[in-house]
Amino acid sequence: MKLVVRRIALVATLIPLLGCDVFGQPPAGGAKIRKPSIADTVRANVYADNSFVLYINGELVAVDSIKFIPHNVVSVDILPAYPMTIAVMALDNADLKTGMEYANTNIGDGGFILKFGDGTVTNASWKAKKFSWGPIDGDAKNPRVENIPIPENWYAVDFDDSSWGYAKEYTEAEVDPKQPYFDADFQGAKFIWTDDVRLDNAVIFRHVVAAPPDGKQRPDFRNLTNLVPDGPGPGGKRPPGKRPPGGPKK
Ligand SMILES: [Ca+2]
Ligand SMILES: [Ca+2]
Repeated sequence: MKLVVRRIALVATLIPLLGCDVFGQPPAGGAKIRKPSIADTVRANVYADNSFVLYINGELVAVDSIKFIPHNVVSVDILPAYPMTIAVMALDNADLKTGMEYANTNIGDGGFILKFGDGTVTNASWKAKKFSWGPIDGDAKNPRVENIPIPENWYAVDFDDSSWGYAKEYTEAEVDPKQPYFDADFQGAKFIWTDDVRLDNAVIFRHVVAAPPDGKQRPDFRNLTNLVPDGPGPGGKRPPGKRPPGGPKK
């Protein structure tokens, strides 16, 4: 038994010296990794009624470009790295004091859906919590809202969401998405929100994707800034005959 303990201790000592770790991360210095190319990215399709901000692994990657209407799909290229922590703040358009819109004449409703090219989709396994809701009890005659302070690090990888509940799934008919939703690939994804899609106006979702859902192994480029990379991966070159405006590159 003592020998086993000693061996474990030895391995633990050697791991930092060898410059690698047991979790499959790239070595911390001197090791070769190629540059990522656009072929390493996956497309992220996101639709929010009405808007969202999206963080992946603690970094801001997308902001909805239209806060209210028309409803829009945001599509961006992302470079996935696993485990992948996704954090989304989704907002239903609402007056901050009444929870209503269109000059306090309409309660409105929310809805959020996301699909990544690696197969990541929204569903009821996502963590969810509401931070602003109203008009309380649906009382549109005397509308009031309730707010919970949003934690500063809500998007961080190590944020503790263990006390949060889970998202509730809504059907397409319930959310009633508008074009261009039907032109984008959301197959397999579910609309989510917190428990009340009408009254909950500011919600946060969090989800950890442990491994690529499509089973495709991908290099982890997160440590690239600390390494000297080899050449780029496939797909980085300009096609023959394609020149930027203004003539050949100097
Ligand atoms: Ca929007
Ligand atoms: Ca809405």
